[in-house]
Amino acid sequence: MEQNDIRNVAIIAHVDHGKTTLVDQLFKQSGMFRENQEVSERLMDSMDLERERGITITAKNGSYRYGDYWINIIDTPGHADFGGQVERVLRMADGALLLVDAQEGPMPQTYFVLKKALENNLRVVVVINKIDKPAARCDWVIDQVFDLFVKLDAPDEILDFPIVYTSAKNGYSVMDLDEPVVDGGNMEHISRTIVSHIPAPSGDSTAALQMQVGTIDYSPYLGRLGIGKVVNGTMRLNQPIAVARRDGSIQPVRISKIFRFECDEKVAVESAGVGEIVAVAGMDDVTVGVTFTDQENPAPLPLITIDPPTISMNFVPNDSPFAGKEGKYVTSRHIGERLEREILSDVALQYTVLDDAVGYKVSGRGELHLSILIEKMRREGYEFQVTRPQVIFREEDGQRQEPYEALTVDVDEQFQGAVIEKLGKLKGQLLEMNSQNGMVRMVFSIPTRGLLGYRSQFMTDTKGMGMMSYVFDTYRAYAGDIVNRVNGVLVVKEACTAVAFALFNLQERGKLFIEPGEALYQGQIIGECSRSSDLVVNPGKGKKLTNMRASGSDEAVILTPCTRMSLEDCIAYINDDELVEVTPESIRLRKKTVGKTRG
Ligand SMILES: Nc1nc2c(ncn2[C@@H]2O[C@H](COP(=O)(O)OP(=O)(O)OP(=O)(O)O)[C@@H](O)[C@H]2O)c(=O)[nH]1
Ligand SMILES: [Mg+2]
Repeated sequence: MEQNDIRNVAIIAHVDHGKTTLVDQLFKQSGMFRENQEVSERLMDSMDLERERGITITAKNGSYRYGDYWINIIDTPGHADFGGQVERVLRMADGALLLVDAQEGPMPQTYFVLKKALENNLRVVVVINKIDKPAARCDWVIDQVFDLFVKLDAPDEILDFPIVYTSAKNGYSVMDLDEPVVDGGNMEHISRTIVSHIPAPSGDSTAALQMQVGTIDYSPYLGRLGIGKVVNGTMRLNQPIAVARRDGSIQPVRISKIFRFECDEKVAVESAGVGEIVAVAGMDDVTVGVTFTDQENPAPLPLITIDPPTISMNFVPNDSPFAGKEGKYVTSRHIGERLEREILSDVALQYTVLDDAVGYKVSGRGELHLSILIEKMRREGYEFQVTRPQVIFREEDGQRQEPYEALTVDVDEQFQGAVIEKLGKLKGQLLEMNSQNGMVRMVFSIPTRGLLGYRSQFMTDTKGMGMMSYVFDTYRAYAGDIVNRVNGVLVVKEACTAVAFALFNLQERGKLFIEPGEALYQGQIIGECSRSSDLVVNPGKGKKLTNMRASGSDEAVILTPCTRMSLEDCIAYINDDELVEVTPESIRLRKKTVGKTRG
């Protein structure tokens, strides 16, 4: 592969602005798929959890041919919690496509990813996507994007960014909104602009080898693969080289396989030259950030630094009365080993052993970041309990500081009052507000603490129609006490099986999370109390049997459908004296002190 014919491009944007869909189209139109080949939608979202949720969780590499050029694409996640992924893959790129939704305009994560791209001195192509939306407002969006570049002090040559308008979903692009779309159109403008605007990788093919790992992939046959760009020199199969680890040590390794990407697939090659992005096998414990380099003249690349975690949770072994019944891996050692494996590929995650209890304190970039890990572990057979997320405080000049988020909400005008009031109570500060066609966009600065568990409240307050997103902004002075949950909970008095009749009566006391027939233990939480204090209840208490009543009449009771909370909801819901019990089969809420509950 000729160095000059390579382009390495990261696709960056706010969540859902259409990155993965755009990659689909670029691949499809490259002609690299076989005719009749079934290609699934959002091909790069290959993890189960990504497909289920419709979001990208980990950054991924792919590549397509455009004329004589090879365009290496890095698809990145847009959710703020996975911002660490974006930060570390930008090293592989020589330029970025900044996607912006033609209706929504720049959102919090647009700002974050653009900032990171500029810090990496990347050339940027702005892509206004979803121009097919009836509510698209491209001129406004471009003004906003321009302001964003200015706010971030972009140098002149970067301010002069090219703009391509696309409908990734429909597979067409135009350079000018008046340009007609002929025969359904195509994505040609994207590829052409990448080639003309983004530089070929620089680097010296005769220099000592340098390739830094930015992502880890896993192959069932080969084990862990390190993915990165060859910055200098040439990577050859079985050539004795060295690896410079994050701790500064340098050891010999031998690369047993080299893969280049073709669309979303890996193709084995003998060698890789400057600028190529490849996946390599041969080092079982390869981690993000290591540099493969020359044995004689080792030249490690500078470490990748990324923003620190802002939130932590404790992962502790399950000690509920149901412990060990559903999980395969249940001990503290199992949990520890799994966490150790995770941090090898996710550098935004950290963990430490708890000093006052058995278990680990796990820190990450947000509730979703941690809950995705919990969900992955649960599916692999792990059983454990987690505590309420805590923000990570900091001391600076004797002042206690906490993380703040930049929050953007879009709501119908009629809900604006309710949202401002709630966010005010959570110490949110309204910074900007503008309305257009009955919709209001408001920007707040708010302690991360205030947002824990707020999303479901927001959905209720806006009748499910509001949009909110936030991204870590900065550490500032502690904002004072915040009460996240005002309601108490319904706590089980003694072990029992839930009975419809009892639940029917309990419905008056609050909102139930369980159904009849579920086995329950003392101290388990089965619902939200309509008042602010907890209530100890007996959901197993059936109707007094009289000989007049046939058994089975219990089922005749009609219950309001219970509220089933997702793992994220549960995590966002609990208080400090409560836990979420997670097993491959169940997610339960409980009081920490099972067995000490008073009736
Ligand atoms: N109307 C319209 N919808 C689009 C377009 N491009 C993408 N979408 C839709 O937008 C949604 C999100 O698309 P994705 O490609 O998953 O967005 P993403 O940026 O990869 O999202 P994350 O990776 O989770 O940040 C999907 O429902 C797409 O079908 C477009 O051009 N027009
Ligand atoms: Mg995506």
